[in-house]
Amino acid sequence: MKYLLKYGTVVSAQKTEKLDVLIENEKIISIGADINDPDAEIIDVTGKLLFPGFIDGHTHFDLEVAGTVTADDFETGTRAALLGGTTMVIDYASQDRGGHTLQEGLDRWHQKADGKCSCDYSFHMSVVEWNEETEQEIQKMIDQGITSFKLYMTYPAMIVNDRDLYKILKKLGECGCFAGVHCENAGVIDALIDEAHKEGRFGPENHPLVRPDTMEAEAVHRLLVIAKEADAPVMVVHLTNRKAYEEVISARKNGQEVYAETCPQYLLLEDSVYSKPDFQGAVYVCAPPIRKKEDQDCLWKALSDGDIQTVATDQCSFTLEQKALGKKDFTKIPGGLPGVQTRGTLLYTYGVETGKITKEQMCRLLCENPAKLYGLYPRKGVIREGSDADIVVLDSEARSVISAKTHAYNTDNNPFEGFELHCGIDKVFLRGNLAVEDGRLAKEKLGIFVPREKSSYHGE
Ligand code: DUC
Ligand code: ZN
Repeated sequence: MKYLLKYGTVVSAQKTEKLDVLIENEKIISIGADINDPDAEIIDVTGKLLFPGFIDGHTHFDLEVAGTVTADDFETGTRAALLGGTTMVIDYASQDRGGHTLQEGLDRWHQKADGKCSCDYSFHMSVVEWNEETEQEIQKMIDQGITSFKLYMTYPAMIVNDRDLYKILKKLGECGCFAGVHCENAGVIDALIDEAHKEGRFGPENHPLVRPDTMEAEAVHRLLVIAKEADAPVMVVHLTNRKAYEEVISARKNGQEVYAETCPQYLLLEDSVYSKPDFQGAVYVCAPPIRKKEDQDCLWKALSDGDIQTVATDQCSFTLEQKALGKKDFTKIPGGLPGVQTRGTLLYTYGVETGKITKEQMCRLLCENPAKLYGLYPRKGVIREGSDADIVVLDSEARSVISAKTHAYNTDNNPFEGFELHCGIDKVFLRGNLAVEDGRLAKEKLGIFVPREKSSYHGE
């Protein structure tokens, strides 16, 4: 099928221009001021913005957490993603503890995703146990297109100690790869939980109190000191607050290669949500927790200054029934929020429309930077001849309100409930297929696994 998208405005990380885009089969075949092609079906996109397909570098579909499994799997999750303009997700596959290999983890994630995805996908690999065999497997992962990794400084089932953290970072650096790291100080968090329990504090309002910003900043600091010693680049995932951000900036000033990611919940929500009545605070339980207004302001400025490279979602959804597993004790509430459907529309409404960031910066944060960081560029992340025809047609005149009654997730709650959206995703092309039309899914399960190269990110 050949489509000619006429009269639209193409957004890139550098500029915004009125251009026609011709796509055939899976690829963009030309871009120009006035293209004509009698064989192509013309799609009039007058007044619309054309972004490269958004890439979400941080999702958890079909993941076991706290004795339950996320409400969204690869089928429902990638459907929601595509409806929101995300044409590629990179989910976290994981090794299991107890002598299991990375390959077993990767195979399991392929099984979870294969044939179910509505958008393209890949995996990062979470390393939770380090030994000689795991070390040898790193290259095996890279050979299979898995070029980014994940490490946890918290969670008993995933945590790596400082010795292994150093060894893993060093190995990844030598292989030309990097890990995204979940930074929180596990020991102090455990002590604060003990204190809360002893004092009879069991409600969700205690969640941010036992996971304070200082203990995220401490872990970021420790990570960066260890990464410096290992001479390895690293990414801080879901950065939430000013203190942690300052650690990133100071390491960069010290010459280190450090990338940072944040998420819409940290840009748009405040920690007062945990004190909502009737256990509603449980909806917002995620780790690290949602912080304060001054942290939001810091993160928005960091986006505008180019100090944070990407906005992902940490999509990890649960139903209210699942959240109720922690009704008697907030530490048993499965942690995570849905978000993959509204990342682009929220960033446009609350970032671009308010003047906090530009359209071009939005393109850099959602498309170009994740594509470069995760070895997908220029196949993805840009509207350019030869690139995959992944295109989001964004209507800046559309208006809607986020609601769990209408969202596409397999959940009955939405942390952004009631948020107004001042734009909508009108159409989405996935590798040349018109997969979303008039805001509705037109084709599903077209997603394929995309093997990745090593990172090509070299700053802006
Ligand atoms: N944080 C969450 O809240 N859920 C899943 C994983 C994570 O890092
Ligand atoms: Zn996560």
